[in-house]
Amino acid sequence: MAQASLDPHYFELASGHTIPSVGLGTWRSGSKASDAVRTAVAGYRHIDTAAEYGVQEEVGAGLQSAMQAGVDRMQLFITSKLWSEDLSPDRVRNALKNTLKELKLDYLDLYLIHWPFHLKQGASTPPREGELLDFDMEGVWREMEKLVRDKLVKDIGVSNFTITKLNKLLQFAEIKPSVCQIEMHPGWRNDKMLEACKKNGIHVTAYSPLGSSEGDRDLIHDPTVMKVARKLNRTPGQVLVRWALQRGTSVIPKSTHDGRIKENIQVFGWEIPDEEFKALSSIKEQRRALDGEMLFVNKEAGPYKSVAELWDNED
Ligand code: NDP
Ligand code: 1BO
Repeated sequence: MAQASLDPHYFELASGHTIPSVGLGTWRSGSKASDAVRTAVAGYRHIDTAAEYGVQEEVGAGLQSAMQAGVDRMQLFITSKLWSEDLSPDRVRNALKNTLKELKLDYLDLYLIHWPFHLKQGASTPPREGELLDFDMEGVWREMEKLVRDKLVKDIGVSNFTITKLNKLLQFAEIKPSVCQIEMHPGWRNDKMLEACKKNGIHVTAYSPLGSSEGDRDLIHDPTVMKVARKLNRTPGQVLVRWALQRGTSVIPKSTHDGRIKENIQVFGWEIPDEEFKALSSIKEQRRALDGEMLFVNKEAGPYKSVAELWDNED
């Protein structure tokens, strides 16, 4: 059963491994990713990246510097993700090997299915007719399980799954997903998904915890968040990261600015009191920053003709 560990810097996974509570996000970090990783490893132990972010070589360079400076690989927790164009059983292992090569690592701590939608190689954004293919979930998962058995990855998991898709996966998984990475912040609490994961012993990592640079969900300037931050004498970023921790999720804020990277991890040794936690958890406007429409919806040809269909009409 996934649970909070006694050390607040880590959560325990059902596999018996631990995941650091706060990690550095790297989506849209571009050429600044190496420096961001170098800054981060002074306090962070978890780096979240993905083949699709196009920054794995930069992340790898940052990790190499850190390790040359004395950080032990065993102390680091590196997550990457299998992109949708590689979402077929015959492509999984090569995709992982390419990721390891770019990161200059010989294993990952966590490998996730990035999105549960299979894109044809070279598909457009948004996909044209015929560019979304069938997703053989069981075949892909079997290959992910083999990566664990071959010690190329320590844990496997999913991202952007719905309860429907999670239940389907759990029916055949021999190795259960340790982690589900999903959008979560006070402006998109996603309570039902959090509950479903907890019930199944799956740890949740909250992505876009600050509301993301994507979309228009700027939580840093949300009046409730700002009010709580003023009251607690913390920054809005710290309040948002701390809120995620108090929900029992690990959390991966992204920044390429040294000051913010350091600020976002000053979230231990203090708490958001009940009243303020409830206020943050009651923000009325609940809406995703990243709904997947641009990536996977084709309104005319489908197979997903709307955002609601992507999320199995669960919202
Ligand atoms: P975040 O919610 O982490 O927000 C990042 C934005 O906030 C950037 O514009 C950043 O700017 C800014 N920022 C960071 N810290 C502060 C601060 N203290 N005060 C004010 N602004 C701040 O967004 P992301 O969408 O990047 O999510 C985080 C990570 O989660 C991603 O980088 C990625 O690793 C992962 N993710 C995973 C997804 C998935 O499909 N599995 C989807 C989306 C994200 P700046 O860099 O200039 O500081
Ligand atoms: C392009 C993928 C969305 C961020 O994980």
